[in-house]
Amino acid sequence: MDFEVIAHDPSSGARRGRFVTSHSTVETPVFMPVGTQATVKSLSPDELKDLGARIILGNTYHLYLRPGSERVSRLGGLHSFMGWDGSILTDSGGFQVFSLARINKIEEDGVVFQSHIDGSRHMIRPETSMEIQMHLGSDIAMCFDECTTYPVAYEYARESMERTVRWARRCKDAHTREDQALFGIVQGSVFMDLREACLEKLVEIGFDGYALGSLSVGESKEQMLEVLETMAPRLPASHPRYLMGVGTPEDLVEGVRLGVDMFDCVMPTRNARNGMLFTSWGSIQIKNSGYAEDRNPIEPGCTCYTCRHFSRAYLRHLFMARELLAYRLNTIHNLHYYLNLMAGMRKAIEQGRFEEWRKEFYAVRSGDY
Ligand code: PRF
Ligand code: ZN
Repeated sequence: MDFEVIAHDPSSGARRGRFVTSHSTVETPVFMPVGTQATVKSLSPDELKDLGARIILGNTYHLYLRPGSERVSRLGGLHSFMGWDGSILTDSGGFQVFSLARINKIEEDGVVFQSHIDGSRHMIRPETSMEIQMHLGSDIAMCFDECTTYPVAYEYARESMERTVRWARRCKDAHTREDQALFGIVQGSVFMDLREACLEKLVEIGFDGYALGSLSVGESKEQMLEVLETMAPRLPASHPRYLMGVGTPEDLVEGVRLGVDMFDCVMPTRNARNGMLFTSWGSIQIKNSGYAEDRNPIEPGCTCYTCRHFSRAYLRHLFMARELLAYRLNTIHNLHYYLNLMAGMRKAIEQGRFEEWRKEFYAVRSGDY
């Protein structure tokens, strides 16, 4: 996969880059909306594209269980199946198996688990994960890893990280699709020596990009930042750096400052469906009675479809009545917020004024401007 860094911010680790997949050119830093079940919940591919999304995330675990990756393959692959012609990154199942399924056993060979849908027993091995992702035909596949919980004992974190490295080797050997990139995932919890050892071994194996896993899994903000500050700058500068499953707008800003290029998170989409909407001064709960007769859009000045056409009062009504349109309109606004935030950071880096941009971002949030 072609990746180039086109600008460095002079006063931080932030970088502006670009990678090209078989389906699209992706400008980085980038946020990838989550489309777990071959859909970004409530939106059509056209709407996603209009929002500026050029890459979305899909899930090996879900699509393997339903409708089955061989079926998706017979139907022409994930892009054609879901009608999305932009890029797709698929997560390996190495997180969903641990967060959703009932784990029966973690063995050297793979993970035995029971489906969260019907309780059926399955085993995913690194080779299985590669086969599934090759069937799905995503542009970027992820190595099968173990995402440790927090807190985790040092000894367990070490054993788990070492197994994840052995699995990464097996993933690389099993991965044969040339039109698909493969990223490695750095594990090791909050233990910096484990993180560094993991990274060193992954770089030895050699991947198209490097991700940080097991962050935002219950550790404090300070701990996450410490791992990021140490590790993000050490991920190979010549390859995309991906912070998995993160995060809040502040997390994205700090990640970018430290040199991260890619993010994904359910937050904008899931929170939209729960009535939590993002604005530049913080988030609001649309159900609050104070919005019952509020004629303002969610965020005055926001150029999204929702804010151009509807009042907080109407959105509150839709949400209270559990109308389907509430989920769609809220999702459009929140994804616009996230994608626009990334566009703002990309521009600031190009102009060499990321640190000023960042100060303003925080000043607006504290109401101190
Ligand atoms: N591993 C994988 N996917 C992930 C994570 C991980 O550690 C995380 C942790 N934040 C989110 N998604 N494979
Ligand atoms: Zn809006």
